[in-house]
Amino acid sequence: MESAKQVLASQNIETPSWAFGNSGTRFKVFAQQGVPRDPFEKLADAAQVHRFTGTAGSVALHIPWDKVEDYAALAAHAAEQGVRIGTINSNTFQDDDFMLGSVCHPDPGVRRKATDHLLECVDIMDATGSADLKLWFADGTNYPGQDSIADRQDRLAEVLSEVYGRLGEDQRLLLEYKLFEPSFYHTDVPDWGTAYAHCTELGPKAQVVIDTGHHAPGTNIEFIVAFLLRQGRLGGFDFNSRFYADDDLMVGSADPFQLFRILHELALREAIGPSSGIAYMLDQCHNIEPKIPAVIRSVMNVQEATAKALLVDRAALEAAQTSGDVLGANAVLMDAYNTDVRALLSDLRVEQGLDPDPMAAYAASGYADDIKSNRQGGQAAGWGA
Ligand code: PSV
Ligand code: MN
Ligand code: MN
Repeated sequence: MESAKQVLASQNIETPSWAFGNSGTRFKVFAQQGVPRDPFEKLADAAQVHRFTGTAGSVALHIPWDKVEDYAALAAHAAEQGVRIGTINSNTFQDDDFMLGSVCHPDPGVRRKATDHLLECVDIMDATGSADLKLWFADGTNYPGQDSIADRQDRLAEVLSEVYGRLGEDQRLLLEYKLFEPSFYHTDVPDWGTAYAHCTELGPKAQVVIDTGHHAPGTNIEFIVAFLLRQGRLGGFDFNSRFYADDDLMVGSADPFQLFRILHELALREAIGPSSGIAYMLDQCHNIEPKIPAVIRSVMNVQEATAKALLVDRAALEAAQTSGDVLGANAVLMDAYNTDVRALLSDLRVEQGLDPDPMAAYAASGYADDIKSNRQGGQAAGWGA
C-alpha cells in the first residue's frame, strides 16, 4: 500500500495549454466566460489544476497557438505559478500551404517551410528548458493516386532526420501516429508500427507517442504499450477518451477499464514515475464542460486508474499465470480494478497537504468567479474559431 502511494506521489500528469481555451467542433465553438486570453493565462489556469491535485506540474504548449515574444519570460511565469513548461507540440496543419501535406508535401519549398517550423520548435525548447518535441503530422491523401505513398515516406524520413540532428543532448523527438483525419484515404504516420520504424531509423532520442484516441475501434492499446515498452521506444501518452474516433473527451470517461489495462502494463514494468522517462500527457478539448474542473477530473481519473494498477497482486497474478489458472489470473486483475481507491487517494492528498477533494476545493476557491469577472474575450484554443 505504501509503495503504491509513493509511486502515486511521484506521478506527473502533463496538462495541455489548449484544454483551457475555447474549443468545439467544425460545427460550433462555444465561447465560455473567463477563458484565457493569452498563453500566460493558460499557464495560470493549468497551475490551478496542479494546486488542487499536486500531480500536474507541467504544461504542454502548442506552437503557434502559444506563440509569445519571449519564451524565457513565459517559462519564468510558469515557475512563478508553480508549474513548468513541458512538451512543445508542433503545428504543421493550419497553414494554407499545407493543404497537400507538410513534411511529405511534393513541393520541396513547402517541406522546407514545415521543417523550419519544427526547428523553430526546438529553439523554443531551448528557451523554455523543455525536453520533448512532439510531432504529429496531418499529412496524407484523400484519393488513391493523389501522390506516391512510398515517396512520401522518403520525404518524411528526410525531414525527421534533419530535425533529429538539431536536438540537444537531453532532448527527445516524440512521434505521434493517427489512423485517419484530416486525411481520409491514407495517412503518412497512421500507426505505431510506422512511427516505431521511423524512430528506430532515427536513433535512441526518437520515441513513439500513443494518443489513446488515434486507433481503429477495438484496437488493443495495451498490447502496443507492452510492445513499445519492451523495445524502449515508448516516449509518452496523449490521454483522452473516445466513443467513436478522435473525440478528445476526458480520459477515463468513456472506458476506465481500458485506462486501467494500459496502466497495468506500465505498472508491471515500473514505468509510472518520472524516472521511467515516459511523458504522461493529456490531449483533450472541453467543448461543453467547464475547462479547469474538467482537467482536474481527468487528472483524478488517471490517478485512480494508476492506483488500481498499482494494487494488482503481482505475485498472485504470476502464480496464476504460471500454473495456467486462466480464471484465477483474470480474477486477480479484476479484484484490483474493482477496488475503490478514492479513500487511498484522499489520504495521499492530505499527506501532501492538499484538500482530499480537488473538485470541491477548486469550486470553493472562487477562482472560477475571478476569471469570469476579470477576463473578457477569451481565446479560442486553436481550431475552428
Ligand atoms: C491530432 O489529432 C492531435 O492528437 C495532435 O496531438 C495534435 O497536436 C493535437 O491533436 C491537438 O489537439
Ligand atoms: Mn494527440
Ligand atoms: Mn488527436
